[in-house]
Amino acid sequence: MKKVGIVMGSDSDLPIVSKAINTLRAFEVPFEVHVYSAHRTPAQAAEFAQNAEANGFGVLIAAAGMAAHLAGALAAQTTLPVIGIPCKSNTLDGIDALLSTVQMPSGIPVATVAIDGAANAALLSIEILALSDPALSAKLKEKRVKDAAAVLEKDRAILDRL
Ligand code: RP5
Repeated sequence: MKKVGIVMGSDSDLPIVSKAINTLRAFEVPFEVHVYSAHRTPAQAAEFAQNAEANGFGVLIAAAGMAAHLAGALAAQTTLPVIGIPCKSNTLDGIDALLSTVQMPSGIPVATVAIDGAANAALLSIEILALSDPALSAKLKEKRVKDAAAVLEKDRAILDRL
């Protein structure tokens, strides 16, 4: 199976990124995690993205806060799909990172999830890999059924209580 490459702009993003890691582990999808910054280590970030396809990655996830150019910087260097996680920092409630991640110029797409939406980023990366992996696709479908059952259980509980 191809790997998911997770890149975060700082190790301070790890509490958010850990939700993506947990999701990938639950699906037994191989991944590799790096700290590369679009601004502080631009050469290493670019090199990683340039070589990602040859190194066995099928999709990249980029998590960054503030002026969050990491996802776009990686996307500029590869035709692999890149998923951006805008991370909330101490100011502006993550709107800064959301706009920096989502507002890509035409030709270089970044699939942007919600602010701090790391679990969805992982699920989207799994959906991309599942396009060529029927077993993985079946696992995704099982999860949808379980998730729906959990919501219906909550519905019954609310009905009983109120
Ligand atoms: C971004 O700046 C990082 O992705 C992080 O979210 C934010 C703050 O980084 P640190 O100052 O904590 O290293 O580049």
